[in-house]
Amino acid sequence: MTFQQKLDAAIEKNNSLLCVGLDSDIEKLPEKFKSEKYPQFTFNKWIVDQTADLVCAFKPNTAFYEARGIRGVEELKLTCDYIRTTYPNIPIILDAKRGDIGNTNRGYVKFAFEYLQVDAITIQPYLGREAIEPFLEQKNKGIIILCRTSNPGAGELQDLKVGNEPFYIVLAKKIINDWNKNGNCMLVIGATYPEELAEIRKIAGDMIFLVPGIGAQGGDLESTMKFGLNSQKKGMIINSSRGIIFAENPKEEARKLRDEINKYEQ
Ligand code: OMP
Repeated sequence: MTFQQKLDAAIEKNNSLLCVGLDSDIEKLPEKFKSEKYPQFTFNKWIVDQTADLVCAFKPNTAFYEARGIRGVEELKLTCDYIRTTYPNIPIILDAKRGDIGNTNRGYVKFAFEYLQVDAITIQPYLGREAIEPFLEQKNKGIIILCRTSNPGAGELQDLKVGNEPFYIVLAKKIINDWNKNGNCMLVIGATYPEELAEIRKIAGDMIFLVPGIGAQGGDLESTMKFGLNSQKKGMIINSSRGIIFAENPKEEARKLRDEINKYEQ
């Protein structure tokens, strides 16, 4: 089964385009989890159990685990194993933003797809297609490439003109027309840039976008839905991390956002 098939099935089953980001910063965990033997894993298990019927994917960001060295990586592994065995229908996106020369990328591929056994990974495209080939050749995995990121300074490089077009458009076209030979490429487009989202949707057909920036970063859901949906009224994985996992009631918060997304989907 491909990532896209698994994702489509989860979207259908849970009637959801919501992805919950497991950005489980140890400093921000509720006190009761901090004294656990595995604080990040125990917290993640609690979040996952509450939201697994409300999401189309989970997205652990590896930074929050790597920050703790070997203990954090162990908890990331426990988290991925738990989701995979307890909720095998929910895909896991490893948010790692990897990308190096080809030979080195093989190490990242092994970590994500053999050790953690996740379904998809985020990568950055700066080194070009030849370098990211070890990711692109993973036919059954989702390869989600940064295109127009959500951060305030995204335009510093991404808006630079190449000929008449901003770089993010040149990149989007390359990925769509050139890099996606295995049909496994997807794009990251921040919810904080609705106009760019609209522009990229116009050239991307029904390609899936990972859309972070709703919640803590203040992205506007209404315009995201207006400009980002594809011809199937889907085509987006809408991520919220801090806004859900550190809410007073994560389940209610996830339900609220899932339902709000669905309201605009009509
Ligand atoms: P919240 O702002 O807490 O919802 O978290 C957003 C998550 O999405 C973090 O894990 C970010 O690293 C990630 N992200 C962005 O915020 N902006 C981007 O442009 C790309 C990503 C990503 O690749 O997921």
